[in-house]
Amino acid sequence: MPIRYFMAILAFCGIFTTTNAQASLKLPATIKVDPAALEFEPMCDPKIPASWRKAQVIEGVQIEASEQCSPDNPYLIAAVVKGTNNISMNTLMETGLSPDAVIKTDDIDGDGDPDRITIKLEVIELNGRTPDFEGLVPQFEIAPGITPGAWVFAPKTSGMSTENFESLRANYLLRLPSPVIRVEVGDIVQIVVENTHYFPHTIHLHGVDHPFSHHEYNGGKYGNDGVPQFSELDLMPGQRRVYEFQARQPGTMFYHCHVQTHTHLAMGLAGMIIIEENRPNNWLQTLNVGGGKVRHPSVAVKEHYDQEYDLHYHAMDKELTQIIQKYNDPRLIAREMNRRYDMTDSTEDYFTLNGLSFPYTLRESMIIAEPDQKIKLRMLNSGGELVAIHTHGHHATITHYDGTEHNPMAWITRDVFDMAPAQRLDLLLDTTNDGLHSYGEGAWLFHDHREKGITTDGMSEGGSMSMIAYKSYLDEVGMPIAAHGTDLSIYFTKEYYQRKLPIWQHMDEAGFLGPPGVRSGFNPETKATMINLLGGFIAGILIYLLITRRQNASAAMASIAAKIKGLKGGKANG
Ligand SMILES: [Cu+2]
Repeated sequence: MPIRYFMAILAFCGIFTTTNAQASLKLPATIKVDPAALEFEPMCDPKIPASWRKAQVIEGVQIEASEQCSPDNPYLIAAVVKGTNNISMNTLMETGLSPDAVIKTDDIDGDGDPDRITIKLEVIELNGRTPDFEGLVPQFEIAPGITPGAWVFAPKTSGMSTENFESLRANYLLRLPSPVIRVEVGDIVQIVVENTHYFPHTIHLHGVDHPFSHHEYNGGKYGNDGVPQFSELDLMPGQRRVYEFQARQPGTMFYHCHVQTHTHLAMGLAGMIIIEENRPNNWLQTLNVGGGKVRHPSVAVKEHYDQEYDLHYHAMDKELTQIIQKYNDPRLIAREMNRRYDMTDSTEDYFTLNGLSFPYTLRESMIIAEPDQKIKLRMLNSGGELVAIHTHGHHATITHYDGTEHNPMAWITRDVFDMAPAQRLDLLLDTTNDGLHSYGEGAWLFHDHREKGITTDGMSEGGSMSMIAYKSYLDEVGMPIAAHGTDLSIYFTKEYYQRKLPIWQHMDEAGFLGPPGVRSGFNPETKATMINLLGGFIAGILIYLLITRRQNASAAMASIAAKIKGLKGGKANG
């Protein structure tokens, strides 16, 4: 290599490296996010009266206490235990249910409880787009500021889909997930779907003993299995269909829409359906809308357990959920969702337990335990991937797979519970402190152990994470008490889930881990690097000229120097 090239490159690299090393030493200042600028939500839903937490009797129905800070509406529980046809108008008005939402009649076997059960469901869109204004309606947040578009089966209501004219928040009955349905072996059950949506839907009763064809309708030609290609036609918008069955076997089962199932199920048209064992005077909580604790368990469950919870795990792909937020035209939504959206490229972003993600799971979906209890957990995975639910501090026992009792001699006790899509597990959670079933009292996490299962849109802390919280570890409003007095309030801000809050700022007095200073344009290092590059380039050219044109060097330098800075080229010398 000629010396002139070598020297030019050497000069360029030397200047660049030296000045860039200096620039990289200058770190930006830490700028703290001002806590006063954040919008902290109350940890408990302020619209839910504290009196709902107590054990109470409404319409003669015994309702167990729920220590959650946002417990389920006890009037709703009374209404769905007695039937909306068997309660006072006052109680009905407290529920928001339509008077024909749950009709219970006819004690056919004479054992003291109604055996003909009619449940009316509508199809509701949550967080969808409206042409009338900016924003989503009706709004249902799974976590602060997180509003995936969704569809659910919902009990038939009598009011508006929003709370009132001022609030866009969804009526409390319209929420994820679709409600748990609970009936008894031998009940003649009619699920009436009124398609209040702009797309066709059906209901498939997965695992529930049901006849393939419908005996009472259309000369037995009407299907009952919910599969449009084989058992029936799609239930078109505005149509109504009755699904009828009389189950012979008990178990924790599953129902979901079977129209374009890959998208409709993922959008939320999926729920648990539980067939209870037949017992005398077995008035069941026919719908479980909300946090999962069964506040009026069946006779058979009470024979063996102190408490019961319905735990429905679901996951949603952000890209899919946003389709109904981009378009309001059913033709465009149908094209996007079922022709352009590719399920094989999908990624699940939102992981929910009973329709909510952390921290809202702490409001209503915790398992609240006391020592020496036997707690029945019924779990469903309606997401598209396997989940791995882990119980901190406890080993629980699987008693049923997919609603079928496992041989008690071969029951398996473990601390991670894998559930494939559509699977159900019934667990016995024993809180005896023996070092195996329980390690003692605490506020123990209860979460999907896939790492993404504890994230919301890829960010921790989130996902379907909940707790097994002992009563001694709850504060007066029903929130878990952290051992070090950790402040959970940052999770109750939209800013946290908008990624605006640094993870450890609130603990970091030294400012090592706060957010780096905000800059506009190029950051100082980049700017310095670019100036240095330019300087090095100019210097390289000068050196090149000095070497190659010695004879003209003085003149050239003087000329360039004069042009650039008006300096005299005294130093330039060949
Ligand atoms: Cu559907």
